[in-house]
Amino acid sequence: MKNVMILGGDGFCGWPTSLHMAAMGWNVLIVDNLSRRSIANRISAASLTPISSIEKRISAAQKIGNINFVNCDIAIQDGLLKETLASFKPDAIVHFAEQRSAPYSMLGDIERKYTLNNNICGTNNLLSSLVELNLRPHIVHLGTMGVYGYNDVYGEIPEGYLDITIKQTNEDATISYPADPGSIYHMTKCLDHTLMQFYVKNWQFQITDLHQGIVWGTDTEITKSDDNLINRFDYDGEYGTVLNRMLCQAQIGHPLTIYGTGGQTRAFIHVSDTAKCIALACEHPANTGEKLRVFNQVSEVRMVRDLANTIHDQTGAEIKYQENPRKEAAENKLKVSNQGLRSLGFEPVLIADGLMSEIKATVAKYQDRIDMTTIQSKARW
Ligand code: NAD
Ligand code: USQ
Repeated sequence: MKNVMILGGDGFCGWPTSLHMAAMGWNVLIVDNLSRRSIANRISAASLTPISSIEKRISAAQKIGNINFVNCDIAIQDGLLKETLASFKPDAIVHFAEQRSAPYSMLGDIERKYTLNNNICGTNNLLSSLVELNLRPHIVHLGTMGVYGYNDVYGEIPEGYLDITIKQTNEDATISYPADPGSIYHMTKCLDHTLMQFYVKNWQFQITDLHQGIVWGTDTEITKSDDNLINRFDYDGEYGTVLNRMLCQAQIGHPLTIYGTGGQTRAFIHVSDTAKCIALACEHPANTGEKLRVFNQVSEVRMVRDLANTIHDQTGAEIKYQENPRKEAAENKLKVSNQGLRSLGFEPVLIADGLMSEIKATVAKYQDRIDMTTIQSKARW
């Protein structure tokens, strides 16, 4: 049986992925400091779904497969992280353990510093500890589509690298795709990328960076099977992502909150596909000696306004265009390659595939837990 350590395995993507991999026969160790739960308390924005304590989660999950938990802050407790790596000896490590909200990272001084320190120190502590222990498990890191910026300046967005011709020498070359982050959070993913490139070059690490689009949905077949396995669902202005937010808003009769013109085009993936893609990447490790491998973990590209119109057509929900609280292009085109994961067998679930009604049912079930005061985003940049 192979060992996989899942950093951030208590989170929205990490929990269903941990369950999926345990069900596939991996021996799973979740390492998480439960900071997402603490932040939810601090900003008074609880998950819509009533998620169980980590203890109840783990004991229910042990009926699915081998799965255990260590409470560790990977950005601060590097000694504990190193001990855990030495004793568990992972074959693969999935690294989700970062502060992942762009609006939260732009709330103010404390959140800017926290997001950068947490995300960069966590990644460096992981890599540096592995150097010290002389361990080289395959690392699968969660990046974001936001590292590329969202545009078609260079045509379809390739997977991490861009083929160019150098004007001065007329030579062909392949370079890292130019980074163009739109928030402190997205910038940490660009910095992670450079950190990981250095460890690959200097210490022959095997790393896959998955540049993921916006994750929507909440449940997978496994999370639905037991109340203690239920996944989190964020609908608030800081952590809720656009499609989940709009589906929730439609269900509770709140106008759909479109920022600006709604001409922002973004990449999307359903949470059950997140779990499947991570497992595919773990089963097909990057080769030693290869440069940092990058896959775009996306299923499809959609414009915010089009999604809102679809929801309006289905539910009659009112659409409200509001001043965009973020600095971003009002309208953009986007085309993204996802050949890497497709070549490993990824067959994306699409937004049209009927899963939107599942979310509406979840919202209807827990509607009385909604706090209307958390819906508007407080971050401005
Ligand atoms: P999440 O906040 O729900 O989960 C992150 C988990 O990591 C939480 O359980 C948190 O407690 C833990 N964590 C954070 N810092 C930690 C630390 N220092 N030590 C130990 N644990 C720590 O976020 P998510 O939506 O599950 O996202 C997971 C990863 O996927 C993130 O890296 C995120 O950037 C990336 N991602 C998410 C999305 C999305 O739409 N949700 C899209 C693209 C990429
Ligand atoms: N938006 C609205 N209305 C809303 C919320 C968002 O119009 O109520 C717009 C935003 O202005 C933005 C787009 O929808 O143009 C996406 O916003 P989002 O909050 O859904 O997603 P984002 O902030 O980009 O971040 C999310 C995850 C992050 C991940 C990223 C992937 O929180 O962890 O990295 O999606 S990507 O967007 O592909 O970079």
